Amino acid sequence: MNPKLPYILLVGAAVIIFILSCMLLSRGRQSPSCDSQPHVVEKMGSTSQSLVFADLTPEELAQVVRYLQGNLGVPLVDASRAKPSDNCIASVDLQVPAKAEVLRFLDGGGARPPREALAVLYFGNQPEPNVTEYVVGPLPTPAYHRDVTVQKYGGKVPYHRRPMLGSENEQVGAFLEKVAFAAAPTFLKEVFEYDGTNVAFQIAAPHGFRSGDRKSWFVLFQNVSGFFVHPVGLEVLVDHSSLDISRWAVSKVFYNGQYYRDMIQLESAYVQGRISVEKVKKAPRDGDFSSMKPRAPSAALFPLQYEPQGPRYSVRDNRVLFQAWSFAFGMSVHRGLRLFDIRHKGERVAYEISVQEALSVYGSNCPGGMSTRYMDGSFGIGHYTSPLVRGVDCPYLATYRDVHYLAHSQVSRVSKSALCIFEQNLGSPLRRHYSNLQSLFYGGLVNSALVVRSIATVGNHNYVWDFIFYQNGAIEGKVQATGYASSSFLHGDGLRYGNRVWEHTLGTIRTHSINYKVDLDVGGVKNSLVAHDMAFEMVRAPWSPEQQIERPRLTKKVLDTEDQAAFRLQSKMPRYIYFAANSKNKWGHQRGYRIQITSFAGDHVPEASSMERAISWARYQLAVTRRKEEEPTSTSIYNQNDPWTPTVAFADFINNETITNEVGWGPRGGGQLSTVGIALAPAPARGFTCPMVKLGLDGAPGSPPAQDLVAWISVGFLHVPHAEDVPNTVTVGNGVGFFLRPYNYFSEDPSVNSPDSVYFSSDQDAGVCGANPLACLPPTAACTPHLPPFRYGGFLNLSLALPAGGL
Ligand SMILES: [Cu+2]
Repeated sequence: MNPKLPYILLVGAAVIIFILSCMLLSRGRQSPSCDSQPHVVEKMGSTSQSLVFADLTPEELAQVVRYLQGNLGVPLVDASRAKPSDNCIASVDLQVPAKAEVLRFLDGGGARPPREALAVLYFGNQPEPNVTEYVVGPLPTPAYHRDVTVQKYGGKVPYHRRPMLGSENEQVGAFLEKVAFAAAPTFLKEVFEYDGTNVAFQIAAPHGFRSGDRKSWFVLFQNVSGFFVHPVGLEVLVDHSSLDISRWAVSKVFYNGQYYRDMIQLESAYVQGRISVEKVKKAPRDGDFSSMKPRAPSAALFPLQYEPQGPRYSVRDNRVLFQAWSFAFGMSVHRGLRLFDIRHKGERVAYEISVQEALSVYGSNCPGGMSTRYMDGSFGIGHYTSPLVRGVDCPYLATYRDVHYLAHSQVSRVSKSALCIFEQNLGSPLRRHYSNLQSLFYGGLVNSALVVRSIATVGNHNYVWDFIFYQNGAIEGKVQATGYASSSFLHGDGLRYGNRVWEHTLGTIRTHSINYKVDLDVGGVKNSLVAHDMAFEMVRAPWSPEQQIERPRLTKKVLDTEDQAAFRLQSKMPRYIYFAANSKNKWGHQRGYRIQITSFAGDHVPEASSMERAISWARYQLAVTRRKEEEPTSTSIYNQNDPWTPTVAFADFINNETITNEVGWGPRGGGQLSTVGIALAPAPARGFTCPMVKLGLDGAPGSPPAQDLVAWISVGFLHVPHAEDVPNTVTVGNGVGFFLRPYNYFSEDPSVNSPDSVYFSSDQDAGVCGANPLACLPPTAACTPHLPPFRYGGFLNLSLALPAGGL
């Protein structure tokens, strides 16, 4: 034996072990972690400018409360435990400075407007109880307050119009349990096995039939998870109009199709066996069919999105930058999500885009259901904005922001991670072409868009509010509805008002209407409103005059009064309607942004209704008005509780004012330029002329004189709950909204400058990274996303309150 053999074998073995362990190690090696730093450099404007729109901070809210406590000269009780006969601070929110002032600051180098708050005070402890609104400033150290009530509403706001506080809800709940129910112990015990804890209530609104009423139907449900679909058949009308709680009274009772004077009458009728009882099977605590607990074992994970090279947007304070876009965001305690100073390439496109109101009108053969017309702004769309769950409500890796608000309490609360911002690859092309004619190539652009989202949970219903920014210069506003469908107890002719969705549950018919304010400023503050559409003109074929051609042509119209620019729900609206700038694009067209609405809305309520004016914004799918500082919102938080004397009636905004200047100018609205369906145009042989030629490209010499305009957009849909609304309503198909799309605003699609385009031709090797960015994905996107640990702060510092009214 070769004496060296053992050494050779040893060395060989060592080499093999080394190689094997290298292979093992490299196999187990993690790919590098993806970048989590935003790859955006601040380019346009500065963050501090956006702060004029920023929500009040907890410190500022506390300062305002302290100031009011010390300077109003009256005792203030904490709203969270105030009685109707007390004075309290109902809410404090940012007082958005006047637009002119903000623009002087943003664009004209003017002074920063003073930072101010708007405080809503309930004065129940005064000879003439009322609601007063104060502007308090300057923050952070308030030194003055100004009563703006009369200036805003043309008079005092009577106390009965005040939105219900959480404390009033609790007081009425306590009245029901302690006073009302005490009068019908046998009925409650034997029919519902009532034990003081096993019923939940939902309150209907508005609270009566005429100004001053505060009589609310309370619908009773089994107190289980998802109680909204567990009605038990009992509804109680409580008169809580008196400021003295001891004088509250039951004014009517409804059980299983019959009305009773009060609980005493119900009890005696029951004891005497004169009631037809419909016993509802006791549901388990988790609600059984209404439970949202998982019913299937978890399986393979759903797809996730990640950002291989870090976020391509940045969020600093309340300012967002994404590609050519920048904007500021905020949350109104009453109205919800709002955006300001929306710019593309540094140029302002819109000054404000905001949610105004969410209305829901119900039908039922039960009293609570049939009298429900919820106006969520009154409850507080921002107030009820809910903490978002990473991975379901928004993508796991989205950027989350807390929302601080002060409402129904003298201390501010936080809704953790209640706003999310993320870029989303929609997994479809924004543009593309596959060419197999003449030349062989593929060109495409990834449709990746930035989304800002909040979700409000007002009672049973949840609204998902999105604003989406696309690479082609379009902005989308979208709302999707989900949550539990509230319901009525099925009895009698209930099926006239909806579908039966469970044993005793009638999913009641309801409409959803949403209103948005869109203050577009296209190429400057002043714009005109222009409509383009298509009409057929009959012409003889120029080359064959005996033949007729039905030729589509472009019709153009400048809308120059508010009346012309108010489009009723069912009316025919021009298919292209846009805000036009004074400037032109490279091709001589007025630069514009078009409003395109996606809606399935029907009648809101008949116009003869005594409360129609309170929701008259819903008459119009689109109404464009002159922008006025005195018309900041399309409705008022006081409309819900006194819709019969609306504090703000949108219909009054439309008073036929001109929305262009009076100065004489070209063909105007009314003078429709089209040749819709008229006699044949002259054949060329007889001197054919195209009417367009005389008008120039935009139908007018020069640009029309303009005004600062606001578009009020209403969208909606009908919801007839059906079996599949159990356990609760899906977002799919329950979405409506609008697009703001560039219309000759640019001289070509601005997404040509997107870094996301993909192009390769037949003579290139598409598999090579240099020729095709997609071929670079294996190396550039091989990183592992860094997923932060899951946390949820949504249940912190919460006490289980009685449910507010919802949808
Ligand atoms: Cu609904």
